[in-house]
Amino acid sequence: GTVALEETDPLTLSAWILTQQHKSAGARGRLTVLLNAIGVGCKFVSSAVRRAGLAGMMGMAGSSNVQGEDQKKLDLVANEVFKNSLRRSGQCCILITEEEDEPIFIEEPHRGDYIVVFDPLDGSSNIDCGVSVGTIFGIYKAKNPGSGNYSLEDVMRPGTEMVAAGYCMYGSMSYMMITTGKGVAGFTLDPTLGEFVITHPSVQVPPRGAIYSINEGNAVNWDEATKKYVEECKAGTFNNGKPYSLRYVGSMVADVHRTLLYGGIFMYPADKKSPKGKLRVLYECFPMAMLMEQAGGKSTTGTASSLGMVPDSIHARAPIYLGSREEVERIEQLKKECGCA
Ligand code: P6P
Repeated sequence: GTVALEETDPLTLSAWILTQQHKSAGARGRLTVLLNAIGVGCKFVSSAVRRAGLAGMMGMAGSSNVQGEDQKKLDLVANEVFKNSLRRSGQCCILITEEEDEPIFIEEPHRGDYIVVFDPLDGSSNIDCGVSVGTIFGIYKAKNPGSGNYSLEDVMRPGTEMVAAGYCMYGSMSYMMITTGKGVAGFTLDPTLGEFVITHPSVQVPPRGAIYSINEGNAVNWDEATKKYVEECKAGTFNNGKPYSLRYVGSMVADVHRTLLYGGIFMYPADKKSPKGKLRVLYECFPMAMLMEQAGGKSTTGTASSLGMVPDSIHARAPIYLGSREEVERIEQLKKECGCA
């Protein structure tokens, strides 16, 4: 999408969020306040990421997170920015972040009725070499809004109960894709305005796409269904014999963003090395699965809908195959035929 320079009615993220609120009868604007707080966090991180190379913000922070992954300085900055912006919004009761072992319970007077799960800077292992990274988030509404009692029962829920999800990719420009359950809209940050302006009013992922995205370095560990599916991609079995292209950035937000816009399939299977897969259910699989399905695509663990899972811990992992509907349905069919888990 493009925004003409003589545009006189730029639909900003804030204005778009309001249109979504008006579509929800009885909405009191609290999700609107929350989504805007997330937008502010994304603008701040976008600026920090772009200045990182100049501001000595590259490199390691000298600590590691719950995943045992070395934390980058920018990981920690992004995490603090979102925690503060979300707390200040006054709309959250629980925060779950990839960068912290434990849930964060928000106390009065800042407490609200939403749970936000987020990965403040996904793909940050790539950041020192300039590859796109991103923020991923998902939002649940507390089971007993206004009750004042919130617990992990408000978090350990299927992805189908999320009320909103999205990501912001810090790439050649900063792109934000967001859904509140009524389709997917895409925005581009106009740095001269400091506003996300709509560039993709209604994202529809193509039903089939000749691009497959997987870490071929793990091929020896794949199950039979994944091996067979990748062979079909290479043979162009469903593409008149024309082989698919392989595109793998190694940054989930970048690989999913391309899949949303161009079609195809992104895969992070479980394998012998990662028996539960690598990507985390709450703040990677669920938000990306919700976006993909809201855009007409599909997301599966291989044998069940991604969004139907119930995580057994806040940092639980799961296998994921997501993208164009027909591609995902093919891998599901192969999983059934080979009886793979
Ligand atoms: P691999 C980045 O570290 C990340 O969490 C995702 O953004 C990305 O899709 C995946 O891991 C890449 O993992 O094992 O292929 O390097």
